[in-house]
Amino acid sequence: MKVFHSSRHLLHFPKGELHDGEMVLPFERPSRMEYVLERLRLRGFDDVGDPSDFDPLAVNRVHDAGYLEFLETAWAQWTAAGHKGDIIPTSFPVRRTQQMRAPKDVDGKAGYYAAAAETAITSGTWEAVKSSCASAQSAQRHVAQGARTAFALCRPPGHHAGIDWFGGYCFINNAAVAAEMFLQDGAQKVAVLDVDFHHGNGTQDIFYRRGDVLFVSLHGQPEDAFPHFLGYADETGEGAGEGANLNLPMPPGTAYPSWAEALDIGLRAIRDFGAEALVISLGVDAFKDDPISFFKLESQDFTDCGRRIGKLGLPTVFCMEGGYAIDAIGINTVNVLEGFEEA
Ligand code: 7XA
Ligand code: ZN
Repeated sequence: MKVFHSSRHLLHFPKGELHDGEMVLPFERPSRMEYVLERLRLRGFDDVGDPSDFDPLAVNRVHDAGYLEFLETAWAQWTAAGHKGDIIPTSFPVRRTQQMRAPKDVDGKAGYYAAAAETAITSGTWEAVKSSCASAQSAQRHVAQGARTAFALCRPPGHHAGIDWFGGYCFINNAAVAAEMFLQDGAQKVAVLDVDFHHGNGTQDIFYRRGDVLFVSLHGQPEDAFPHFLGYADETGEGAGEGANLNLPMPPGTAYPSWAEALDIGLRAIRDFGAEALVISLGVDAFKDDPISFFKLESQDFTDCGRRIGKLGLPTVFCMEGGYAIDAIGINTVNVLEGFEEA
């Protein structure tokens, strides 16, 4: 399996994360990638390469132009305004109405485009974000050219990035971009399956009114878990997208037997939908020891998960999302890929 990864992710390393009322070292930190790379090497996944250049075309199709311009220019505006620290949004357009608009001031703009305050922007964030997305794009191209699968080892992750908002450590929605590229290449129907512990609220936002992309998400129920405001089972899509959004929320303590039942429901929906290509939002924070999640999956469960996904027999792009039990992130991620290859 070909793996795409850029060391330019190192350019994004916020000094802190606002967590439980304190500034802590971000859970989403650069060393996560080292653990995954080390495990890939150990298990013989040695075809790891840099992605091709970032291509804005499909990105412009899934994100708002003003939002992308904000991401690109925020750091220059922030430092020009004399601010010293990382960009951390502090004021929000509560329940955005149509009258609300993005202001000129960068502090206000950061809040306007933010879904949450744990995600800081730093001097190198935009470069890292582009390189992360470029990995997803190269993985998609590799699969579109005939490979069965490819793994985009993305950092920062993407599934909480909506049409015009960032948060949950995400800025550009890498999985949505890959799905959009399959459509541009001629697929009529594509599915995105999100197995990260957290609901992929950004991916849902992007495709909610579209019938060409089925979004399926397995996640901690929003009553108890970030991102809190979306992810309920009765969110099924709107307009042309009615029936193309499947949320499978689960309660605290969920272990593999119930999780795998939900996975099978999701996989059946993908088969019934008639997807021609599949994008996996591959977070491994459903793991029992994850510090910010509440499911109870064991490492070997990730292998079985990969096997079940592989049995669909679809051209498949994996995009890395979350996973913060750092010493297990490599094992759990590579277990999914190995299970997929076995199927
Ligand atoms: O999949 N998403 C993540 O892993 C990010 C979760 C961010 C949680 C922040 C809660 N304050
Ligand atoms: Zn997550």
